[in-house]
Amino acid sequence: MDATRSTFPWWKEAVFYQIYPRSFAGTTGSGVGDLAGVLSRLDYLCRLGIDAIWLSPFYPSPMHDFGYDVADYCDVDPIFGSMKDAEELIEAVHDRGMRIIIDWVPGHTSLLHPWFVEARSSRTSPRRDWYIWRDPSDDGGCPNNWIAAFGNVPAWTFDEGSGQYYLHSFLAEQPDLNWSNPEVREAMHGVLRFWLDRGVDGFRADVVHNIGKDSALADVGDARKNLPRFLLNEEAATHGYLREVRSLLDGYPGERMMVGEVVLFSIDQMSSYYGQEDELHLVFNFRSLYTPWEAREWGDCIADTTRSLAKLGAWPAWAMSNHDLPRQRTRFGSEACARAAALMLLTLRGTPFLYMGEELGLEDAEVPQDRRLDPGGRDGCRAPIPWNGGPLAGWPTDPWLPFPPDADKRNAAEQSPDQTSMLSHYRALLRARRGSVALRRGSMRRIDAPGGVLAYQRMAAADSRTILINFSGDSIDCEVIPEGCIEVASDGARETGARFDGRLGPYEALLLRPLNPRSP
Ligand code: TEU
Repeated sequence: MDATRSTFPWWKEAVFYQIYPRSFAGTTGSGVGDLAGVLSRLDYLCRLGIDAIWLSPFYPSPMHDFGYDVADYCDVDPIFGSMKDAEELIEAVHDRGMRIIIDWVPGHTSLLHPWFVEARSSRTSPRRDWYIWRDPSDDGGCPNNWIAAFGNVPAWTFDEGSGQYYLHSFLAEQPDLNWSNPEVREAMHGVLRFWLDRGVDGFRADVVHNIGKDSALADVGDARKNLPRFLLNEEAATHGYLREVRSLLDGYPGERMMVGEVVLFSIDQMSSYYGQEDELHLVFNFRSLYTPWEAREWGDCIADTTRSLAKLGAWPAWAMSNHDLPRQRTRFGSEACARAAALMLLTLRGTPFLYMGEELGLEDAEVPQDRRLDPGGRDGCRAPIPWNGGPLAGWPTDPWLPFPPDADKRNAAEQSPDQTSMLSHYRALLRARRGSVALRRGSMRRIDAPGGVLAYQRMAAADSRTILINFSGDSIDCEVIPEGCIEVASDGARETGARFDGRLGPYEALLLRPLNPRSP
C-alpha cells in the first residue's frame, strides 16, 4: 500500500539540482552567470529530469565570499539581474512543474549590510546588539581563542571606531548575527516571509547549526583549538530557533521546506537538527561528502545514517559534491567511478542533491595562481559550465574562472545526442527513478556481496530494484538473488533489458529490475 501524500511530501521524492549562479549560464558581457541564464536553461533541466532547483545566493553582495556575504536579503544583485528576473524565474520553474528553493544565510551578513553599518556606528546604536561585540581581553587581544573558517585567523576583528571586537565565524567581512536577540530573529523571519510570499518552495539554510552561540564565549579546549569554531559550535538554543522557523514554514500552504547545512563531525550530531519533526525538514549528510571510494566505507556510512535517522523517523539527504568541495570525478579519480557514484546517489533511500555539471562528468578546473579568487581555495569546483564546444563554450564572453578540463568535448551540446555520454547516463538514472516507487519511496536493505562490492535492494509493495556497485578496479563475479535484468548500467554499454550475467566490470554499477515483477 502506498504511503499517503502527507507521509511523502514532494521534497522526499524530489531530485534537487544545485545551481551556483555565477557559473551556470551567462547572458551579459560581465563574465558572470545570471538569473536570465538560469531561465534560458530550464528546458535543459526539464529534459535532464530533475524535480527541484536549489539556487545559491543571488543577493546584493560585495562578493568577498561570492554571495555568502549578503548586503540585502530581499533584493537581487545587479550582476545577477533584477527582482523582476527572480519573480519570472520562480514562475517559469513552476510552469514547468518543478520547484525552487533558495539559499538563506542566517548566521552572518556582509559588513556592508545596513544592519551592520548601523551596529558598528556607535556602542549605543539601537542595532549594536544585532551582532556579537566584546571588549578586548585584559592584554588588549581577542575576547577568546576562537578561529575563523578560512586561513587559521582569529574569529574576532577589532573595530577601531567603536573600540570593540566583533565575532565572525567566516571572513572579517561576514560579521555573525546575534540570534539571541529577538529582533534579529524577527528580521530573519521577515526574510523568509518575503521570499515565501514570492512563491519559493523553501530554503537551503547556510551553516545553520552555527546560529546559536555560547553566551559565555568560553575558550575552545587545547585539543581542538586550531579548528574553525563553526565546526564545534553546538548550542541548545539553536534548536529553539529552528522550531520557530519550522512553524513559520508550516504556516504557509504548499509544503514549504528547509534543508540545512549542518557541518558537525558525527551523524548523530547532524541528525539532531531534524528535531522531533519540528526543526529542519532535511539535513545534508556531510559524511556522504567526505566518504572515500571504498565499499566498506560506504556501507558503514549508509548503515550509520540509517540507524541515526531511523530513531527520529527522519528522511536522509545525500550529496556527493557542491560548490565548496571537489567534484565527483575529481574526488573519486575517474569517469568510471563518477558514473558508478551517480548510480549510487540516485538509488539510495533519501533525497539526492546533484551539483550542477556533475551530469556532464566535469572535473574541477585547474586554476592558475594568478586567477585564484576564493579565500577558501574552492575555485576549481566553481568553474563555469561548458554548454557547447565553441571557444567560449556558449558564454557571451570569457567567464570569471577558467573552464573545466576538456570543455571542447565535455559539454552539454556534445553529450546530448550521444547515448553513451555521462549526460545520457544521468537522464537514464533520473528516468528510472521517476518510474520506480521503490527507488523514490521504498525501504532499503543490504544484500550480501563479495568484497569490494556494495549491494542493496529498494522495495515498495509491488515494486523493487537491486543495486550493485563494484568499488574495485577488478571484474568481480557477483551472483544476486533475486536475479534481475539491466535497467541502467554505469558504463553505458550493456544492453538494457538483458538478464544480468553475474559479472561486474571494474568500477561498474548496475541498477537491476526484477526478472518477474510482481505487478505489471
Ligand atoms: O559553507 C560552510 C562550510 O562548511 C564551508 O566553509 C566548508 O567547510 C569549506 O568550504 C570546506 O572547504 C557555507 C557555504 O556553503 C560556503 O560557500 C560559505 O563560504 C560559508 O558557508 C559561509 O557562508
